[in-house]
Amino acid sequence: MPMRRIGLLLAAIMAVVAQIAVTPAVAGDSAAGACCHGDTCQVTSFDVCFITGGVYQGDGTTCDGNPCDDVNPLGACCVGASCQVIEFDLCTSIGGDWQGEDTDCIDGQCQSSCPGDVTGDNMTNVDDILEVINNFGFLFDVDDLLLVIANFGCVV
Ligand SMILES: [Ca+2]
Repeated sequence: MPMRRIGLLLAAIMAVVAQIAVTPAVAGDSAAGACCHGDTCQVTSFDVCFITGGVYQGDGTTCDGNPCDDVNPLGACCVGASCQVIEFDLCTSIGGDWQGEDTDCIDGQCQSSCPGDVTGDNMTNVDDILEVINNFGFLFDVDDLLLVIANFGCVV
């Protein structure tokens, strides 16, 4: 008798484990919070905020009291010859040359002696490829990678 109970108990446990194992994870399952785009605040999920380039303030935060007033300003940032509109803190943390709040990227604004020199050291080499790959899809795209490859070996 006890063996039969143990067998039934094990069967019940296995059924529960199997049910848990086949329960799919819910995609995009994150709580909502305030998302800042410059001074503009909107409550979104983290995923939506990240994808749209916003600054997520945390789960459960709201736009009450305008929490976006205190975030880093957006502006043009030169990293070598590449220009992206990003936050001030991010620009300085990656060694970029901040162009000012609310500035836009203008062709030729960011100069380097070597095209493709995204690290700003006047050389286009493997460090530039690694920098582009490290920030691919965020600061750089395939055009930046092709520019580095086309000018690989440039030294001033
Ligand atoms: Ca370089």
